[in-house]
Amino acid sequence: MHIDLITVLPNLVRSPLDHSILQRAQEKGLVEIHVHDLREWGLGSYRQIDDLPYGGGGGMVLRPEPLFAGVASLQKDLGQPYDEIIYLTPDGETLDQPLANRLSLCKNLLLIAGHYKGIDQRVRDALVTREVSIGDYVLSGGELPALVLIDALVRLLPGVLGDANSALSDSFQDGLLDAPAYTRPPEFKGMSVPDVLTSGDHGAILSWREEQRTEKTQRLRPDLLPPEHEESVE
Ligand code: 6GU
Repeated sequence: MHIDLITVLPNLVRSPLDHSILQRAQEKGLVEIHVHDLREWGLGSYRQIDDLPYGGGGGMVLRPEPLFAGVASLQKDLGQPYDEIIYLTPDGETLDQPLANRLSLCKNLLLIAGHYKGIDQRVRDALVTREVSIGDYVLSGGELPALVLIDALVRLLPGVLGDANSALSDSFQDGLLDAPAYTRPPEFKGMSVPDVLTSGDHGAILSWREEQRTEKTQRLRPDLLPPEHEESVE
């Protein structure tokens, strides 16, 4: 997968991309992530990228010219159309696991992280193919959401996670939360690991985990369960 990210704060996003799973995925050549400073395409000697909103109101709006120039330049370097040009915005479709799964099948993505009061609407109308939000709350920019989206996609790419089953057994991946996890020691501050997990009985462990997942989902996120699992409310 090839991901380009346009941002006004390139240094804000670099460190998370250089650690842990995202770092390893890039080192293994499973994903290429390129961070681009919007100012590279800024206007004039001050490399202007934003301006006051027409009609007044607070905040600054990212001007269309740098974004149009940036997208055109990256598109040209890529040599083929992007599968999606995604603008991160609280107005967008809320990211969930099915959307992450679908986007993880893309070969080339361009992400635009807005800032200030957002970007000129003409960029959204003419260039953006999809708008994504990471939840119903407001953040100060699209950088953290872009990182969230990248992490959610990259961990799904074949070969990124060590254990091939790991991504499939995640909470949400099949609509249920994950089972509780335990490691050593078997007894800690009077709390013990459930016997079944140390029994060596793989069948029993599997059914225990399934039970735990259903029980936990019922208790914490009943909205995730299909109708036949819902408690009767008569
Ligand atoms: Cl994508 N951007 C901003 N600024 N705030 C958000 C968001 C995105 N998703 C949730 N809140």
